[in-house]
Amino acid sequence: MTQQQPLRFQRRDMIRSGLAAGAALSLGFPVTAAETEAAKAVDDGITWQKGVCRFCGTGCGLQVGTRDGRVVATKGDPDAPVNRGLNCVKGYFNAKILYGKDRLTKPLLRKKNGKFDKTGRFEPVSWEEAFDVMAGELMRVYREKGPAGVSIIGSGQYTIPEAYCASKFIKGGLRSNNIDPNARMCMASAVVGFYQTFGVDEPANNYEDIEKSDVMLLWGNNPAEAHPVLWSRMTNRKLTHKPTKIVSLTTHLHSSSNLSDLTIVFKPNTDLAIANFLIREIIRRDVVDHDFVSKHCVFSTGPTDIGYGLRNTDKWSRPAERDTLERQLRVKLDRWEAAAQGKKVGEVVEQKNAGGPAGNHWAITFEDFKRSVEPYTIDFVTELAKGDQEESADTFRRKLAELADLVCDRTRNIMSYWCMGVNQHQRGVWMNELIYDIHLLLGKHAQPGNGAFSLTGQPSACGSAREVGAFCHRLPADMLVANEAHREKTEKIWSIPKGTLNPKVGASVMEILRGLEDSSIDFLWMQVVNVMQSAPNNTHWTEATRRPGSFVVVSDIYPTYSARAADLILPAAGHFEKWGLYGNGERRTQAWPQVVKAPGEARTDVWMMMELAKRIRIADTWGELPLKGVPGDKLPSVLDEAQKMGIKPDATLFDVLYAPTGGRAEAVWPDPKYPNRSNATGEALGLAYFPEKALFNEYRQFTVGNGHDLADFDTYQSDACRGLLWPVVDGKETPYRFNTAFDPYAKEEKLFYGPLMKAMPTGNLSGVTDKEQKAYPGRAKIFARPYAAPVEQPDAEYDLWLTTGRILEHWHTGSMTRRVPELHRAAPEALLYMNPQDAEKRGMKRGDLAEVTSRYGTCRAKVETQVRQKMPKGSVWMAFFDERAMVNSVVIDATDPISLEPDYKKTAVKVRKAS
Ligand SMILES: Nc1nc2c(c(=O)[nH]1)N[C@H]1C(S)=C(S)[C@@H](COP(=O)(O)OP(=O)(O)OC[C@H]3O[C@@H](n4cnc5c(=O)[nH]c(N)nc54)[C@H](O)[C@@H]3O)O[C@H]1N2
Ligand SMILES: Nc1nc2c(c(=O)[nH]1)N[C@H]1C(S)=C(S)[C@@H](COP(=O)(O)OP(=O)(O)OC[C@H]3O[C@@H](n4cnc5c(=O)[nH]c(N)nc54)[C@H](O)[C@@H]3O)O[C@H]1N2
Ligand code: SF4
Ligand SMILES: [Mo]
Repeated sequence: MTQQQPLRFQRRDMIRSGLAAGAALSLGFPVTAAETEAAKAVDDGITWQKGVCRFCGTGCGLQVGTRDGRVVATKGDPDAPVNRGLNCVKGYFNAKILYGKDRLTKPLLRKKNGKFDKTGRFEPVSWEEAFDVMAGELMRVYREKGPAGVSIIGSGQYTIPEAYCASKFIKGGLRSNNIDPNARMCMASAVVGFYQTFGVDEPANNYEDIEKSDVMLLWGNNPAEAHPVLWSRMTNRKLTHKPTKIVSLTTHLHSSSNLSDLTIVFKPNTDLAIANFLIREIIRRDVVDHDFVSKHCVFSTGPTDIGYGLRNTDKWSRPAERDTLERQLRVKLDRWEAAAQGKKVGEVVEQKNAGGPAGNHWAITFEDFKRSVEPYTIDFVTELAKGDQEESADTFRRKLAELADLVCDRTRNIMSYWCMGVNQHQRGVWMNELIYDIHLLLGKHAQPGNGAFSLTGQPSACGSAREVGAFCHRLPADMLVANEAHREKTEKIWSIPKGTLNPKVGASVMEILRGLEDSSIDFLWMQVVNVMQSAPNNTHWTEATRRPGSFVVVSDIYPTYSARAADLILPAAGHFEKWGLYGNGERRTQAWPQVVKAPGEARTDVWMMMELAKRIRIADTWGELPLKGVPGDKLPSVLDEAQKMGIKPDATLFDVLYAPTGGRAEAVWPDPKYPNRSNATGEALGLAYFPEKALFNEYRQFTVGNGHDLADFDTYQSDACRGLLWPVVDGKETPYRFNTAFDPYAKEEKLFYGPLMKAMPTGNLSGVTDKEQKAYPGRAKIFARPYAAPVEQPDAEYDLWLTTGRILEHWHTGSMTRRVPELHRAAPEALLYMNPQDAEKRGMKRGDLAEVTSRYGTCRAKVETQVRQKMPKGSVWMAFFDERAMVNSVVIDATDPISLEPDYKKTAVKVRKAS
């Protein structure tokens, strides 16, 4: 398939089927008003240019209209294969998010008596002063605590050059691996699922499977609100292809389940049992593709006593938090867990494999695997998983049987889709793996219309956070900091001395926030993230920002909650105000040019990093450094080696990481390819240089020849290109990985060629029996993973489940969408969705103000008992876009212990009428 290949399904089909207004229409939102607004702008004087939507991982192509130096409108790009001209309600407002009245236009520093002071008030300062103070504080912390004391929380909303620039700065320049993106709170469980199962990250399939499938299983996601254009394609498939069945597995009824053919409401976490039931049925009905499995798979399992990712000390916890903390270390098995794990009811299991060993795994036999699913009979799962008290056991059982019939029907093409319900899960990695199990056992993966597809949330969680490797354990193109050969390859491409890179895995998002609290980390730079609002149990971390000795920086386009918690705020250029590339959820890399200038003194994130790098010398960071947990408790000096390479002793981090030297020198400005355009980063640096192009083309070297191949910067930027699915080999994209008909890397004898974690010991369901590492090249793993209960469940005091998520109109913390009047009016505040009977029992009705309290904190919101989220008895739901409501002050900070991703979906709370 090439980029020019005509699409089987065209926009006009969508229009003909009456679905052009997208999912928004089915939600009752007046999308036509938004469309009219976009359409009105089609008048003289507007220049249109291709762009990419700033919001979700769907990755819709846009046409961006500018006039008189402003973005005045955006519309769906009819030539974009992802959206074929459609957008959702947020998409139509890509222009307006740049023009909120309170755009940041000057650096702001906390000052008292003319000097930086942590207890001072924000005052506008020059960029010079901002960087001088920032570099001074960074180096103060660095001298006191070494590389382990400094950190960056980054983003799946970074452009690709930004993520690469940030990763290079902290890993190569500061020799610290403490960089972790918000994608940790989002995709980390999916990533570990990919690594452990396939040995390489990211989906094998692509969005066109929607139009080729007969069954679509939604494993606890709500695409009608979270991936609206994909949802339009799904519902269109349903309306135009009669046999199609959409199944919504969910913990409550929502906008997607409303239009599904089969909706199964289950209790939180019991999706583990439902998946095991389906696997049991696949084996029982013998619809296993034995040939595929024996040639390409291997069975495997891991420890079950892995804990719940809370802190392992109560030193920092408040009294109310302590009972849950205690429970995570010693788990008393209930009837279900005991049956699922072959243990006794009431047995207390010490969580010995919490932490590092949680991800260990070993090979088992098919017989053992089969035994692992035996407990999950339809009766067992009905009794455990039925999530709506009002529904009869018979009805639930019938639904499970119907689901099993669909999954086991060998004549149907079947796709699985999932997102945060599965990833933000105390056993999120296990859940990802169980879904792969189903598709691998059926031999229905990585083929047109058949596959398990992990949906990505953010516009470039794949392209920037994951592919670039802006995580604390990763390097570009799926390489790992703990692997010596990977570090060496990175040092070579970066032209920095061998031994510069730190071999120790850094701190993940939750570890950085906890480190800020216990002062093991004293410097934090939040980039393209509003983590003080988006992280769970956030009052801890927000208080920590004010701890003396810490220095906290935020770069953003608006004064967010995180910005106001910081010491220094840096005004950033927004997305059409700079050159960029994003990688969407189907491996599609898409690019856009800078079309307007940023307001005031706002500058690109890349420029900020480069300017700061000018103020730090290699002599400060490349000498011998103290670091616990590496050989000799220190990182070696690489200054001699640097000198041998011709690097001057007084070189700055800018000189060695970013300056237009070596291969980067080819990226000159003005660039003959882009006449009449601006380049904000190069201009602000005062150099005839095109930094984004230099960074991207340098990064590209990591990807070529190892299955991650990207094309060069100019190919993606060319007017005709609507993105390419990597690997891009000989100019051709790859629609299906691990499929010999499409993927040049896939060979019949080595289909699942991902190289990571391909050797393991041997054992059985109880543990390892033979420690010798055996290699399984080319095989995908099928994991036995049992049901496990969440660490906290409703009890007498905290008697309800709180689950959280998003709504169509708002993006995450609302920093951008709440500044668009149309979106703000449509959803001005976060509501507490409740079952009407639960509300009534507490003396409340729709519209009353409620107070929600957990062991972690309290928040307030108005009660809603109708529309959108329809809650079963015993569960309440809230979105996190509203900083006044601030639901994350209530949410537990338990994580999946393997992926370290928070579980935002399961907190025990009590609700009462607010007085
Ligand atoms: N409008 C809008 N769209 C967005 C975003 C946004 O902020 N606004 N953000 C983007 C991002 S970054 C992301 S990550 C995606 C998220 O997209 P989704 O995951 O689709 O959305 P959420 O609202 O986070 O999750 C809701 C789902 O969690 C499920 N759930 C709750 N508990 C469980 C459980 O125990 N097991 C399972 N299997 N499911 C459970 C519920 O059934 C429900 O379907 O949306 C993306 N799209
Ligand atoms: N309760 C609860 N909490 C959750 C979740 C949940 O389901 N429930 N989901 C989690 C998930 S999946 C995710 S992905 C996270 C998202 O959490 P965050 O990433 O923290 O939230 P955003 O609001 O997307 O923050 C991005 C910030 O970047 C700023 N920005 C926009 N453009 C630019 C730019 O060009 N440069 C710079 N420097 N800044 C810019 C925006 O104004 C915004 O403040 O939230 C997590 N938090
Ligand atoms: S579906 Fe996602 S990418 Fe497409 S327009 Fe809506 S928010 Fe943007
Ligand atoms: Mo996300």
